[in-house]
Amino acid sequence: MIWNTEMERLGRGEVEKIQLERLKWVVNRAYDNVPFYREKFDKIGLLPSHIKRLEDISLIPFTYKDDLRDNYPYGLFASPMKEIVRLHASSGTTGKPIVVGYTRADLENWSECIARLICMAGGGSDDIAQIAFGYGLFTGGFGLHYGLEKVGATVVPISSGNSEMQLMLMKDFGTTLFISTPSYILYLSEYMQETGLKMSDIRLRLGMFGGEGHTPEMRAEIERRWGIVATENYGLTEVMGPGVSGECTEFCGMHINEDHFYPEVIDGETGAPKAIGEQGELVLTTLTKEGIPMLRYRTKDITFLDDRPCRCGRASMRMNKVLGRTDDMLIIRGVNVFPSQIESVLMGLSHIGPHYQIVVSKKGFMDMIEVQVELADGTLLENYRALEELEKSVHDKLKSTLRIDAAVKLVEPRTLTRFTGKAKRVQDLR
Ligand code: DLL
Repeated sequence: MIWNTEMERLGRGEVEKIQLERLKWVVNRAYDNVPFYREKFDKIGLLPSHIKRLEDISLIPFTYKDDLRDNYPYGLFASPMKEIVRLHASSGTTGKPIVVGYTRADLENWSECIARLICMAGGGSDDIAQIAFGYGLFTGGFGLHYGLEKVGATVVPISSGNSEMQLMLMKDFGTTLFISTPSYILYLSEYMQETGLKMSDIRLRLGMFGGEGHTPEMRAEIERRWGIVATENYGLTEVMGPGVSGECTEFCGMHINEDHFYPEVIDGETGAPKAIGEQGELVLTTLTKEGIPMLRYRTKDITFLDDRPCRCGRASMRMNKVLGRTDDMLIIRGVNVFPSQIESVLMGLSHIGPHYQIVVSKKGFMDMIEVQVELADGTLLENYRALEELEKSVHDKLKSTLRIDAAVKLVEPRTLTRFTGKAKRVQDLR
């Protein structure tokens, strides 16, 4: 089902007309109400009235995560606090979090965007939806919540963690739709084996996963373990939270809510625009946000756009799966490696489980990388020769795909850290 047929099926010309109108609106709003934007415009002699066509967006300077940090907490808000009805925040690894504020209209648009994603994924009013994203400053829990209510699903706002309770409710409440990070649902399948609960005890049919990437191989593993359809969705706190884009059941990229977000893909180094289909860094401009408009926000997420028609009937631009973040990319002895590439290799191999850790260090001037992988079960533990062979085959596969020599360390089942939220798979000790 298409939630908003009018907007989601708009032809390119019609979408672009709406986008241009809204772009002018948001640029004016930012310029008039946010000194940060006004100063940046004034510095280069740019006026909101210079934005006459969509392409003129390239005249606008980029906005970065640090701009949010530097203007902590409310410096980028375009609405008076009286009109802000909700705050969310995202904590970085260091220092102050970034803070975003929503007006009532922003919250309405947010649930509209989520409602579309739910219908795209094949969810709806018949679903019992268990939200295992954290409720709190993180946008995951509350973000999905209102859109699910909007489509009429029965929401189970259990929040993250407490795996025993997750499984108990999944069984007792008859959960049909599960919402979490991909790493958490994977962990939960393992936890389930310990509890003695059987797949036949539960009614789960659909998953909506986001907040972090997962490779097609990881998706296949989740679907195999749970016997569900696993869909993906994407978003980030700075521009809203979840709700930017999501997959339909044709599985050919994530449909962007283009009437709310204007996507560009650029060369991360030069800032030059990339053509549709070319890979680069995703830059998003919010087209309807009142509370905290974001003009050309550098997401650091690497993807490409796709405007080919989708069989689902939606006409919206799609973004491909995120390959990684520009700041996630590891440079190992001069070779660029994304953790997602390592995941792709590992997921396809037998005898090893889906959990892994990547440790990067330096020996003298030399970058060293170690990939720690769990054995799927204990059957090989006593067989030294088989372990050695397995280690070598993982090493060779990594080498042929990534062109780097990674040390492989096989570890006993269930010894690597598990994650209830976003997984942290890389330890960079350099
Ligand atoms: O993770 C918002 C969200 C919550 C999206 C729940 C979907 C579901 P942040 O904590 O600000 O917000 O993190 C945003 O997470 O820039 C990406 O790097 C990454 N990310 C989110 N979804 C995906 C995805 C939320 N489907 C950052 N694939 C983004 C890859 C993703 N990366």
